[in-house]
Amino acid sequence: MSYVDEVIELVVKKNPSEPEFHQAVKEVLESLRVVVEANEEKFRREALLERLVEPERQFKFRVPWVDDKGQVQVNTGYRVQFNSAIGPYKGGLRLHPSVNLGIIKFLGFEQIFKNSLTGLPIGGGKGGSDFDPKGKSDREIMAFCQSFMTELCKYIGADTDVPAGDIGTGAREIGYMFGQYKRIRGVYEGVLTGKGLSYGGSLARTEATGYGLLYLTDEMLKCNGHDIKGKTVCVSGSGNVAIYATQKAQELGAKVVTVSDSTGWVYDKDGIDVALLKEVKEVKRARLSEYAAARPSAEYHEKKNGEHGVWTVKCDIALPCATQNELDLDDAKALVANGCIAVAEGANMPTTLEATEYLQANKVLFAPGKAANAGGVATSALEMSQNSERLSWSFEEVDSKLKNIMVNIFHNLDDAAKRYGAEGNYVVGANIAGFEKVVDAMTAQGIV
Ligand code: NDP
Ligand code: 2IT
Repeated sequence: MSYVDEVIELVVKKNPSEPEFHQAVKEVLESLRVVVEANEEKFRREALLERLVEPERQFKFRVPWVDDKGQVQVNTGYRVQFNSAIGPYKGGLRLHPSVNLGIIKFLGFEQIFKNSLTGLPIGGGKGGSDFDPKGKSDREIMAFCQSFMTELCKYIGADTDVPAGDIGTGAREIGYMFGQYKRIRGVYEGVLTGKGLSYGGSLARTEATGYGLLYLTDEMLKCNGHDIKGKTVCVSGSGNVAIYATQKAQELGAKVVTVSDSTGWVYDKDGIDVALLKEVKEVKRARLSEYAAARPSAEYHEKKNGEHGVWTVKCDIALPCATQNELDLDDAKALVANGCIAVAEGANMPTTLEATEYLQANKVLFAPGKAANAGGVATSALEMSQNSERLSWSFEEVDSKLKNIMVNIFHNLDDAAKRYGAEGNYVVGANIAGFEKVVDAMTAQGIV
């Protein structure tokens, strides 16, 4: 059996009931096959792949907090410190009822290669909790965040592990967590990114993932003879990534006609009104039905079981920006049948393995999340730089660095794919380009 197949089998055996982690490992290792085969003897002797798929450290902890009725609630907190070969662990905190160890491990594993692709010195980590922020009062959110950080603060620090936002964790939650860290540890340091501008945050971090997604998509289209101008785009999700992806797509001359949340989706034939979307989602924290109620050109569709939502709408470009495995084989077939030319992942692993293969087989340009959504963490690393030098840069300065990083990432993937005879396969390109730097650093640092 090949080394890659042995390690995939080992991961499935050693980590039962973690299907998302298996999926992420399979996707990466399958596309590294050619690199691994070229170095098989050395990699095997050094157990390189076994070390790569085993987190350096993982924490699982109790998070008790008191709700508004005086009832004590108990959630589970996680932080997985996956790989520190190229820098301090870096990655977001997800707050969603679906969170479990396997989900945090898949996200942490992806983060290793994503962070490597940014070209900045950050290792891979991820954390979160099964806490559901929906419907909670501001005081309940603060109580949860303080309790979560009371434990997490033992394991993180500006030079060791720097968490940030992800699903359910935005500026408000980062603020409460930062306050509690400072209070307990007694140090004012850049231990979290995505901070508010008044206490060490970076301009353009809020916009960075969505903007970065469009910078990379634009470059991918250009290099393949297309122009984003005038294209119709379907976006899923309506959170941080989706909102700023929609905004930048429209600035670049495309028309975004859909957004979604966990209860339904909107089709807006005139193009999404970003100001209204921000009002509904960022200010009121309301459902998308409120967007449709305020906008005559929009139709609202309640999410029903088995219904495929936004991917049934005819578009040139699809940008999944909600969550993992939200675009399956049937969705991919519908997109191809409707003439879609490009899919770029704003979310982490939103496309199933079968759907990815189908899209690629049908010549749809496909930008994987670890490259396409790397703008968020790249800008987090720029926030870390600003915190270290105790300065803050202008919006334009950060945004132009972000744009350069995304354009470079695209060319790195493109080059890596070509070097290994897989021209145009950006999944292979991203995994190989991300892996090369991490392996080089791991090898140089010996058996650790
Ligand atoms: P937000 O919490 O701001 O928004 C998440 C959006 O996705 C919401 O519209 C939410 O709907 C929807 N969603 C979440 N879970 C589900 C689900 N299980 N089923 C259907 N819809 C769902 O998160 P972000 O925008 O920050 O994150 C979106 C994706 O982008 C995630 O995969 C995240 O890991 C990834 N990402 C985020 C980065 C960042 O900087 N924030 C950076 C790189 C990647 P509802 O409100 O109804 O739950
Ligand atoms: O998935 C991701 O890259 C993020 N949620 C952002 C992580 C970060 O540290 O900014």
